[in-house]
Amino acid sequence: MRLIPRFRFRSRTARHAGTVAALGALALSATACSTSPRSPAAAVPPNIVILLADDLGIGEVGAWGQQEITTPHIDRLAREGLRFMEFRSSAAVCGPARCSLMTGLHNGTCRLDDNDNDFLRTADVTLAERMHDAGYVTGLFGKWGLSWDSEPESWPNAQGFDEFFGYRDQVHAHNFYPEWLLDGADSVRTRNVVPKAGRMGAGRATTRLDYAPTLIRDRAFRFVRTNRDRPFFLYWATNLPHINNEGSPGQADGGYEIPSLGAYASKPWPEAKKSYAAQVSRLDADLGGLRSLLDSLGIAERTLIVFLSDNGATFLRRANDGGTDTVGRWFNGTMNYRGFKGDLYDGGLRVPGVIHWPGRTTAGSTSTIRVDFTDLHATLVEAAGRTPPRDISGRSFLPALTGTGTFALRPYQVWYSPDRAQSAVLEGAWKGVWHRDTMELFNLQADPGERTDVVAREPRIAARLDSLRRLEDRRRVHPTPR
Ligand SMILES: [Ca+2]
Repeated sequence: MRLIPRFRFRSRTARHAGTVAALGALALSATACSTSPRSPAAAVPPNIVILLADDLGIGEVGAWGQQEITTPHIDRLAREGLRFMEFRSSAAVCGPARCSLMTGLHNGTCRLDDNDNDFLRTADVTLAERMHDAGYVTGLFGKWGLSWDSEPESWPNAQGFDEFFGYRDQVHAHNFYPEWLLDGADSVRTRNVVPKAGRMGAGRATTRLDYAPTLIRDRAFRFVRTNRDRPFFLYWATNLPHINNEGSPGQADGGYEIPSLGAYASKPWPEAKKSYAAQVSRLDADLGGLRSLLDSLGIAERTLIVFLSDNGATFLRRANDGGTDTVGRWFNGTMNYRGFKGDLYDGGLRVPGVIHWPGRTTAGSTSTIRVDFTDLHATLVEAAGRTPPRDISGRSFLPALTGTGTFALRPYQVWYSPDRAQSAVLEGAWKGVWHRDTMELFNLQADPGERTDVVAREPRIAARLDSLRRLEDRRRVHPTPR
């Protein structure tokens, strides 16, 4: 491994070491002194894991009806936990969705409302920092996407993560066989060779020895093993099953790089489709590996796992798919909701979401509450034993996990997709979608597929949603040019 020294940040571990050690000791004694079998493991702050898939469509998971791609581990997590039917991302593309997850701020008020159009500042408070304050050790493994290389304050270790291994930049994360990855602030050389590598190491490797999802998984597992005796926050932001945009032209796999096609090798499908399915199943196997590890360490019972995707199934078309169809349609990744990644119709926003918290969530339960990444942020802060901040967009739905207690979600949700000049507001049954200033209105109760625009029929409702959009427009970090 060749280390390229870069700017190195002071670790935050030292500053918080006292808190972490003290909590760890408390947790241990609470467990040791407990004699009641009903004593909930949750009295101890749970370990918190977010496994965030990249561009995985809700319809591509067995738990939501997928039959051709096998996802036994996600399906099992759903069977043993709480499956969400109306979990929406906070944005229709990667960067801003992750920004909302980290800050709890919605798509208009977070720093990024589009990929790479801004970066996190020191003043921004991330979920990792909130977890740190609650006594957790924090690790990010995989794709960050919230920084600029020129701005060290935006790098993961400056935003609350004790440990970081993976990709800071999302273009870099397109490459599954990169020549280098980041370990904290340091570049670590792999054995891969990427001739004519583009910006941030993007491209296609000719020597393909180190599959980044494997390196990232192994580091995530090491983090879990190392921190088995104290509360940890693991943010595992895998780049599966994203496409290698820069490394896909003319390639049989269509850019869905995977070491083995596994059970799909014998399918009568084009290579790209097999590769995509194999990427999804590999992601699923990684979840299975994590659960086995938690079991073997004896900490599964005190670990809350969230499984999510960052946005809807992709709009990309691959010429080598045997036709010219959209990738997100290969396996009906949007479950027939309208649109794809990038769109503010539900095809771009609805994501597969599961929360599994032993002793809290009910096995096999399903929820239709309408939540997004900002609400998850608030919920996880509360699960960690802290009061959810009021100065964020999201509201905790922790009581929904157990089915007891009351909670209040936001009265409406708002999204922006600057790249498509779209915005959207969802309130009750009604969803407004704007293309610049042209509004469409849908009744999601009657028309979940957003096929029938009723804006002319419902002027009063249209005016109300438009006033909400204008209100939110005025609060935007990056105002819409008019
Ligand atoms: Ca994505």
